[in-house]
Amino acid sequence: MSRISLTQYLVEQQRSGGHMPAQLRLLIEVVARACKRIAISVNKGALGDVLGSAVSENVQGEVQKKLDIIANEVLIEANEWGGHLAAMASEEMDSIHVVPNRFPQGEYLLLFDPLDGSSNIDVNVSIGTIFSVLRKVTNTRGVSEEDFLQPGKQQAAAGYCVYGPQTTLVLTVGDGVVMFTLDREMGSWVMTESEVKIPADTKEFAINMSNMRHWAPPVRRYIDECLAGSTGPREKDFNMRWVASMVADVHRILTRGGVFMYPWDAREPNKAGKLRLMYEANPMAFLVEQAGGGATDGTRRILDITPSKLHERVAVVLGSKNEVERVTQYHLQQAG
Ligand code: AHM
Ligand code: MG
Repeated sequence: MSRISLTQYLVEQQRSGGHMPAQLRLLIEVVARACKRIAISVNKGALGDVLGSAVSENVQGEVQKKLDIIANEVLIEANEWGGHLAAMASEEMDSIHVVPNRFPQGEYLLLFDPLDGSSNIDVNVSIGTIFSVLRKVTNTRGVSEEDFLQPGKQQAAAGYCVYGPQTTLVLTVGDGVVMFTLDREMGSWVMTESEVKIPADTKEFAINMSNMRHWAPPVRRYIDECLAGSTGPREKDFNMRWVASMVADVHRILTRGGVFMYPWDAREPNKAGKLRLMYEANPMAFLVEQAGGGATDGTRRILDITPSKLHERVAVVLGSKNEVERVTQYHLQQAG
């Protein structure tokens, strides 16, 4: 079976659909190359002195791991000189990183969670890099945080790389979802799934059950009904998975279906949720919708939300369409 590379896929997208400008193609290739470098660091583990915590905290007050910082630097260095970007924003940086004057400025904005699943780094469980691409829509000179505050439906591309038993890059440019596996001998990304589809129904949910007592009633109701199994209202038994790396949980859902939830909870009642809208929820929602699934914050489609700040948080329900609709219905019934 002949397989195509990431470069070939992007060139074909450019030729056929026309929604793949050269700058966007370059951008995706550079991000993919940076992920290869991050994968090398991840694989070295203790031998490369990349495990454990750094001394710093990020803007959300979380202690940064060494790999959080390494991955962030790799992505910045790889992307700032190519002429395809105007600025970058990262979960690990307080404010945006404007492309320095010594380099040409491009028309795209890149957002990333450089190392998602930080709590899994030291225990050798799958982690990843999540990225989202927007176009700078204003013609003004210079770039500011406001340029980034666009709803997720305006993303030009999104994806993630999961550093697991295999290193896999998952991508959408708005024309379905494709997966590439890193061929380590060749050093190239080889397409291994050309048309990812999430089944509409599932018997598998992913949520951190230890927070159960803090959930809102609609979430509690949904999970209670799943747990009641074949003798409950759903009349089927459910299975549960929780990796605690969103990349790994979403990867499973893109592979075999399921529903993923990180809802609002009463531990921090003033925060909409734990996950970040622009670095985690938006790119994952774009991928999941492109694969035929759904993604809401309980009541609203995630991709419709206009962010009011860079590090905004959001509740997340995503995956198999019928389950996401059910959870959303339960929330709307309560609100109404
Ligand atoms: P991170 O970006 O700091 O790693 O945090 C995000 C992660 C997600 O990958 C995962 O779904 C969630 O946090 C797990 O949270 P918890 O440890 O509360 O279960
Ligand atoms: Mg992170």
